[in-house]
Amino acid sequence: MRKYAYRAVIFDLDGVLTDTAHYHYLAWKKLADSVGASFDAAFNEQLKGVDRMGSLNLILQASGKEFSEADKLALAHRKNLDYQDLISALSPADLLPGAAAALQSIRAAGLKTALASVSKNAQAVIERLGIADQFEFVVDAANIRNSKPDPEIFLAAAAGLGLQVQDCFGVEDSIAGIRAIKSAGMFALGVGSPAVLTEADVVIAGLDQFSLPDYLKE
Ligand code: B16
Ligand code: MG
Repeated sequence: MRKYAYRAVIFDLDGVLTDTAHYHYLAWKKLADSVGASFDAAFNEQLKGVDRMGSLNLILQASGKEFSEADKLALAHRKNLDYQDLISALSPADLLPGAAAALQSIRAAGLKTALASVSKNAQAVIERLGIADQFEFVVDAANIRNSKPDPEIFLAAAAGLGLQVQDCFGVEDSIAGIRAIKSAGMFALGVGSPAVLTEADVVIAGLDQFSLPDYLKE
């Protein structure tokens, strides 16, 4: 029987398994407009994988105005309520093409899967998508001190699976996330555009292009 070098695949959520990245964009856009900060798709690209307060601080900096800590917490709360409204009707139909098949192919090959999302809404999202039982380990974002591009969340996922970093590879759609995977010392599979994800080892357009044998070392 073929012996796989990798024993697990660690997935990002937003933008990889489902398009919640778009809902984050809509909620941040509304907030940016309300504080007079210019915000577009290129700016949003910098926020992917960055946690809520980190993202807010980047937007507020762009507004050129000063905000108290209390104001910041209120703005972050408002953005989260808008985001939660947008994702309230998520269902298994919102899995991106190829996501369910990719998870199944990994498990059929005897590898484990973990989820490494810095979103504090991740558990609710995977439950609505109907894939909560597809992961051996889900990192609790509340326990992560440093958001992507810090490797902490990918190291926590490997540790949660009881594996070494060299046993795992990561799948990400964001620049910060690819950096986090590489800093953790793992193979990075990018989902999106090779022009954006320049630091990934391999880039595919979407999980419908996911082919596990291509990423397994002999
Ligand atoms: P929340 P990921 C990240 O999730 C998103 O990419 C990022 O845009 C968002 O700000 C962050 O989660 C925090 O999300 O406000 O729901 O806690 O890409 O790591 O799955
Ligand atoms: Mg993402």
